[in-house]
Amino acid sequence: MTLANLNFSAEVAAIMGRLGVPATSLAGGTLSVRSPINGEKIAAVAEINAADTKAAIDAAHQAFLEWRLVPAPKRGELIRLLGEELRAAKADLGRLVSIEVGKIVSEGLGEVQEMIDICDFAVGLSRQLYGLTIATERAEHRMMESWHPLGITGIISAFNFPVAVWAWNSALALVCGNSTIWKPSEKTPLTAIATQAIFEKAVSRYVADGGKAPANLSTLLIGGRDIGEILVDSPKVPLISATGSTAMGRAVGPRVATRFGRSILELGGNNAAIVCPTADLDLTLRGVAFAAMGTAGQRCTSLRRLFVHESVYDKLVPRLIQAYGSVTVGNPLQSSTLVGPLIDEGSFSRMQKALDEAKAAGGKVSGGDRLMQNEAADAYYVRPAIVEMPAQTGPVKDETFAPILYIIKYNDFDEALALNNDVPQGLSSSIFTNDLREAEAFVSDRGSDCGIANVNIGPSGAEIGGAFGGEKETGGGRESGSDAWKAYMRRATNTINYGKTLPLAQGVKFDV
Ligand code: UN1
Repeated sequence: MTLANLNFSAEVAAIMGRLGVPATSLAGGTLSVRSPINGEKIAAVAEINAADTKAAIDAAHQAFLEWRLVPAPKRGELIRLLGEELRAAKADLGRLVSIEVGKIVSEGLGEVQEMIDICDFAVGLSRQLYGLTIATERAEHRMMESWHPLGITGIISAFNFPVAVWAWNSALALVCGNSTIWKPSEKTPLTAIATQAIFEKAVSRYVADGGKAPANLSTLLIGGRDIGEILVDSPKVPLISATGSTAMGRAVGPRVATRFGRSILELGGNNAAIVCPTADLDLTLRGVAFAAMGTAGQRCTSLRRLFVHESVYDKLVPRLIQAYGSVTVGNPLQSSTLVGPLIDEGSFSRMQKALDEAKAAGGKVSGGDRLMQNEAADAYYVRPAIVEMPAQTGPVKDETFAPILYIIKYNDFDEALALNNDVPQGLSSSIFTNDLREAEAFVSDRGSDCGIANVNIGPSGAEIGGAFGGEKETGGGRESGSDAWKAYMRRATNTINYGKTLPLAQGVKFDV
């Protein structure tokens, strides 16, 4: 079947119907939704206005005031039910992710699995929001640290992980006792509407089982930048978790800081891998291929820069160029496809611009050309590109959200490490080596300066158990596993005197 014969509108309506979204939510609105697979307009959804956004913030604040009183393990029960509902909806929601974003089938399903995984994590976490007991210098005193719900968590998410990023934030925020408000990318409202419907199913079951869940615990705002700005500026939203470009973070971070709000920023990545003389080249080839071409290079963790030791360059690079030339690009719903479309025309133009700049800087380009234009004029498929660069110059230091892999030859390990770190972004990184010293140096204090540093796997495809995020222009935020939950709560230090005297700290005397 050619792209021109595909027709998704009816399938989208059927999926939405099964997930509990009425057909009226898919038509008649001002925000048109297209599938990047064939460019077809698949829905037109309604957008919220400023006055209703403000009212929604008030309502979510009210929900927070009630939800924080529910014991954390009971809050966890709601997330357990959400995990069950997501398991039941996995096939439908995964397919919708593929249709709306253009991910291949296993990546669409994988995204929903990531949501399920974080729900499981958050359920356990709901019994582990541990504080500390701290030794105090005063007799008959106890000092402790306790963690409390914070307030509304505002979530701003990007098109490329349209639902998993909501889940990382919401699952944690909700067990921590917060309510949430979500402003998804304007490119992906359908998966957001579907996710909200799945959440509401979990709430209905929770309430039917006797659980106390206030209305408006999770609010979805479909709208443009103006709606995001209201959220960012509202003093009723103590935490903004924003995922997107560095430009977006540069706008959001200072605005939130101006009102002394907190933000978790997950911004651009420009992730590298170093291939050392002892690397297992078969494994490296697969690791690099998935990290650089997977999701059509549209992950914030995608591999964009490859530093290859001169002794293995001629063994690896021709094989990579061959793999790039033969990888199946096309309809992501077909099981043989590994690379689906770019999200839209803007993304295609930015890719072409970066390739032109790379050529001007002395790069040798393989691939990068547009494919299947005759089948679907409004869909943007590209042959993933490899660019052999003489140095880390031109566009190499920028993040271009497309499948371009810049390759640079090196001969000294420390030089490769310096190149890894010599970009403004600091999200993810990896090294392929069987040399213990190189591997350990890479993950050491003098090694990669990124939030994620891997050995013998690529930089993308993190699992939810670790803290996810990066340094420098990536924004410094951490989401998902480990102790990332602490950013969603407020910390109190409590000192309790159970004696009959009042000794003061630091030996201060103040006897009245
Ligand atoms: C993103 O691209 O915004 O580590 C998130 C990964 C995925 C998440 C990527 N688990 O590649």
